[in-house]
Amino acid sequence: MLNLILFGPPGSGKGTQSKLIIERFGLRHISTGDLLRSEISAGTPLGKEAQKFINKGQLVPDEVVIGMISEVLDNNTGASGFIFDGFPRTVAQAVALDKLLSLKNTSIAVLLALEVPEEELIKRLLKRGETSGRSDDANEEVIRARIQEYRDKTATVAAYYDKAKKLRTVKGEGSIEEIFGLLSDKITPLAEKLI
Ligand code: B4P
Repeated sequence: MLNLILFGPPGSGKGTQSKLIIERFGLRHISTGDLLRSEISAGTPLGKEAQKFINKGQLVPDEVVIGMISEVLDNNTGASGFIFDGFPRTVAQAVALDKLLSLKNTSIAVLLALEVPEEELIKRLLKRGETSGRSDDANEEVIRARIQEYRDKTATVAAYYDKAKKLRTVKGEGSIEEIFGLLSDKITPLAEKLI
């Protein structure tokens, strides 16, 4: 299996690049943001709870997100690999993910970290907010709170994988195709090893 993490602050292009990566490399996409939004639109108790945090730009509690991931992994036993988008966002989530994967005799191959300056992130998210209908993209205060959450709780996840020599940084500014090219250069050798 080939398991990748696509990492970066809110608006760095994780969702955008994931779509291209799954097309080329045939991995199963797991986005905790998408999973949470579908719980919210279905009006489930989990969705109602998650919405309170998302509306304030805060992370949803670890146990909620880890439970969701565990279920998706169990429901996709035949996958050739996973791309984790927006997960893990805390070191506790990273430790839980390592455990879940080791139960399946597999592991994370690499964490690809997209680097984008803060002002560019805010510009992108405000622009998406004009059309996405996402409450968390609609105002700058919430966007800044999300970036602060990233600095306080998520940035350390990169250090966790760096210790295991699995961190690769990629410039996340430029055209979507250029950035996809840089990511593909890192993924292709790993995919070839598995053939
Ligand atoms: P997510 O859904 O993961 O959202 P995100 O980080 O805001 O977006 P992403 O990074 O994927 O967006 P993209 O850059 O592709 O999370 C939403 C919320 O859910 C979190 O704030 C949190 O509350 C909760 N949550 C999710 N996972 C969680 C977890 N594991 N633990 C706890 N809570 C969790 O797109 C942004 C915009 O930029 C788009 O409009 C795109 O078109 C544009 N763009 C992309 N690349 C570009 C480029 N190269 N140039 C110009 N624009 C570009």
